[in-house]
Amino acid sequence: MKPYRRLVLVMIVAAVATGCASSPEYSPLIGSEPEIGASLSRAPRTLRLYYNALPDVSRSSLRLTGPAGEHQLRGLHTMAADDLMIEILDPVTTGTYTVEWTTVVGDDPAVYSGSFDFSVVGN
Ligand SMILES: [Cu+2]
Repeated sequence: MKPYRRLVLVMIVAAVATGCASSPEYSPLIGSEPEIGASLSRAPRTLRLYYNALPDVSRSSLRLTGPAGEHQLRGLHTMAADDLMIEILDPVTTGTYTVEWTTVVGDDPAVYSGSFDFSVVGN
């Protein structure tokens, strides 16, 4: 094969592979605590996100934003149940919260990110 043709082939393969990995529908996130869209009567003290393969903690991050702005979070870890878990430091009051996450899971080299909301409605 001529070098030029090989380069074109490599570029096509790369484009297809990247296209699949960055598909807007695909997300490795399969669940969470609090649940996606949950309406809670008790304030959560931790966030736990479940993925379809074990996340690489060193290449992952979580962010929690609520009515009072961004919350301090501490101790990102995995319980080795294909999850990410972190402690919420600031008190969670009533209102709507957004969890933003970034992670790399299993043998998949792609970096995935997403976000979801839950709300705390009080008693
Ligand atoms: Cu834990």
